[in-house]
Amino acid sequence: MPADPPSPPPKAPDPARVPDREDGQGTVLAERQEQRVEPPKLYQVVLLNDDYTPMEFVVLVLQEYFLRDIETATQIMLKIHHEGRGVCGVYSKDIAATKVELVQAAAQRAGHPLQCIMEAA
Ligand code: TYC
Repeated sequence: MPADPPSPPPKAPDPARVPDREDGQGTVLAERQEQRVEPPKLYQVVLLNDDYTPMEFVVLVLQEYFLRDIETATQIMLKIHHEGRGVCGVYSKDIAATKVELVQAAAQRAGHPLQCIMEAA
């Protein structure tokens, strides 16, 4: 006797689909709920000015951790020096937090009081 044909694999429930609803007149209404995925929030990493950190160190930080070329790094450093603060880059939350930690660790190792913070963009 031939074997029964294989039955189709059980279907996983579709998360966008709410259970069918009966409208009281024998009609089954199938509804679909929209699924929205919000884009990730962005954070800017900001360096603060101080009177002691050497300009060259800030330029190196901007090159090494924010991948700026030397001209852009110098411009950002001078903006911070004159205006008190400057945005180094804009990232997702985890990346911004890691950059802040790396910069703070580098400043501490070098004995400079450079401050690096992150804030919602
Ligand atoms: N103001 C510092 C100086 O004159 C330079 C400096 C620039 C320090 C930017 C911090 O985030 C900074 N040596």
